Amino acid sequence: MAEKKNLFSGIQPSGDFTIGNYYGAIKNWVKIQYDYNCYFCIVDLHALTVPQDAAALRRRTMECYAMLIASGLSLEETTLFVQSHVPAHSELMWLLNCFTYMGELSRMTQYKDKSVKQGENVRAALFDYPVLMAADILLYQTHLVPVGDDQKQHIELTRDIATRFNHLYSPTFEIPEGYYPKTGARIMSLQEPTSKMSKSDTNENAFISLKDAPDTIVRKLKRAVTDSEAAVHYDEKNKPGISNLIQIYASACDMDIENAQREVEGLSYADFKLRVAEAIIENLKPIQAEYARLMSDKAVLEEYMKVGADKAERTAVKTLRKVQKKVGLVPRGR
Ligand code: AQP
Repeated sequence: MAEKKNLFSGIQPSGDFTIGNYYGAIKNWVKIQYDYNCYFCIVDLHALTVPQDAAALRRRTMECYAMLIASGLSLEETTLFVQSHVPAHSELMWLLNCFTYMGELSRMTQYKDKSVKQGENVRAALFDYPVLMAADILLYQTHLVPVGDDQKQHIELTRDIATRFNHLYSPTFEIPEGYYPKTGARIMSLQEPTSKMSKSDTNENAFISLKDAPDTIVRKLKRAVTDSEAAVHYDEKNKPGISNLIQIYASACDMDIENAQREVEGLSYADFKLRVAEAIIENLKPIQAEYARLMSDKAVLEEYMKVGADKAERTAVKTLRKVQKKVGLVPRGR
């Protein structure tokens, strides 16, 4: 049997996971965890590229870890770990910085977009973020990286850095490819349905968190922005709010858009919103129960994190040592 390919994906603890993260990424990770040699990483260092409250970041990192297990990721099948627990990420990042050009980084559209929000004092880390992402990926000899369209440019940069290094020295890094699953919906904000649903949105009504109680979910759905046509049908351009709700319903029921639409057309907006809320609540019920169980014993959770970090580190350090040797660093004596 052919060896399984390595797959790496990261998720930021920059807020509570939303149904956007779940239907767009996590749910698919749960499906593919048996098909690949998967590394799933809570990228806490990436979250620091924007201001964070220290206590909240610490709490959320723990919660996000528990939520990934509660969502169905297996600690046996995958390597599930926290980025800052494996120092090789920061160490390789520095070395890759020495093979990355300012011009390349300044072309990253995500930097251009996000730096506007930071005003005058743009953090160097925001500029350098794609190099840390390259280190995350390259440490695990990754073949596949599941990403949304917004990360395509960063994968290209990772490939360029890896190819450059391999040519300058000798083959060291696997050249990764973006993995774009056929399913994996893009879930939009409930308040501004032309923008992506985001866990760090300051408007709590814009997203549904995986931790939201049933009555909160119903309330947020009731407030979701729609239109005045009063007809439930999918039309992304002219009816972004309703189309987003159909997409959410389709994701929650594991259906395609056509079938989802067939089920709900003819309903009033109020009944349709309630139907969507019920489907989400049904999906989240077992996840929330398992999450509560995991969060009730922090010591066990910390032990899981340690096991995950040790497992990740074994692979990461092998790659790091190769790179250190090739660039001319003297190994530390034992
Ligand atoms: N709304 C979404 N629809 C579909 N997929 C989504 N993802 C995020 N939001 C949606 C996917 O979730 C994975 C992890 O994303 P991330 O946390 O690393 O960063 P992000 O894409 O920036 O997610 P957020 O929620 O918008 O975070 P903040 O608010 O901190 O920027 C990725 O695979 C992403 O595609």
